Amino acid sequence: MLTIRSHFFKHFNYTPMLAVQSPGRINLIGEHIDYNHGFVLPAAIDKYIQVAVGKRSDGVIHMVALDLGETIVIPIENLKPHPTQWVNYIIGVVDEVLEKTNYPGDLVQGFDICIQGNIPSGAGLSSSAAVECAVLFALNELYGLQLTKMEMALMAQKAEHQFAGVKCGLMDMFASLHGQKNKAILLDCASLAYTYYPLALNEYSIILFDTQIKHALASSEYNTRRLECEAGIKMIQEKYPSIKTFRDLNIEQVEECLAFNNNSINAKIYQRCKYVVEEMERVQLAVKDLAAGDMEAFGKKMFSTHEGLSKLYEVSCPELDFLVEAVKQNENVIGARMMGGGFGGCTINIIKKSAVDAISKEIAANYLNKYNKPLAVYRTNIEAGTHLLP
Ligand code: GAF
Repeated sequence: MLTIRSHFFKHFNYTPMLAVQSPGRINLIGEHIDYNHGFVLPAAIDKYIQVAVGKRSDGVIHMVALDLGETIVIPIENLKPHPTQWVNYIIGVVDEVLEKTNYPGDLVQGFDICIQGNIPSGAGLSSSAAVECAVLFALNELYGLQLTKMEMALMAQKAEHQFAGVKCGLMDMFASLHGQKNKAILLDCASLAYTYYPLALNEYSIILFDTQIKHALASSEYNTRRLECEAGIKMIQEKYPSIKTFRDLNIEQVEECLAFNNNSINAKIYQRCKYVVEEMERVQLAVKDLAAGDMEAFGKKMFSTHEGLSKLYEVSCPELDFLVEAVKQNENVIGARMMGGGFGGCTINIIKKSAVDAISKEIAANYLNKYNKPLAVYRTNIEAGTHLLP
């Protein structure tokens, strides 16, 4: 298999100036919590995007997506969202660099980029964030921008908002850039402070079951959830003006201000806020479990998170529910839940190593039988964040 550098040479006939690898992520707990100012617990994984880059002098960006066999060339001046989504992940961060850093250097002369990866797209493993972070990290090195990882994460998030149209939180970009081998990262999405936690899984493995479902609804419903949460906070502020975010809120206040409201829109807002407050509480307890090495207690909370995401937040789908239900009673599976934005993608499972093969085989057969679709199974290792390739 050719390296990303060799691919670049083949396409552009010169040696790339540098190459970067940026990983996808898992999230152990704290789902749909990043944009609600809570804590999340992601980790970078051994699936990644690689880019190789070189400078041009004619003011265009020449992009080659190797896995898709597509090439797009566009002028770097006056960048606008593009009809081809993968292009937006690249030009979105370029636009951020040009606009937000008032960059006066030779980036405006354009660049060549080759991109490839092994993160399944639409699986909820943040392939788009990995592309954005890989490109931004590469530009940062290439043009000596001196951006910190956190600045890059925030810029990649804005690129996703403005060019890809998803009003995502910070978790995916943050995790891709900041990941460390065998460590989960507790990120406070309000203060942006973070702490690394060693993931001592011992006799357990993290296994992802990919429904291979990608619902068209995912990005519009995601944006709707965000609006519903904002609406909930506004309604609570009518009674408690000092409450600014979910961090200031407790479940009694949610019940007092939002429950018993039969209007169907408000009933949804109540459900969303109840989930967020409960999940925030769960994350705090789960981190204590992790610190105490009590993975069984941690795993139980993952099941509760799934219940909340499915019934209250309503971002699951029948296939995800089926996969969680299928392992719930299995004594070798200590935790499972849907992961990421939802409406498809993967479940994350913590499974006893000795039972992984048998369980995966059984679940895949049942899934195929029920949905006439193959299940993809990924064994996941926790790896380093975005870095230069030798
Ligand atoms: C997606 C978003 F991009 C993240 O910011 C996060 O909100 C996640 O869904 C749900 O936790 O991956």
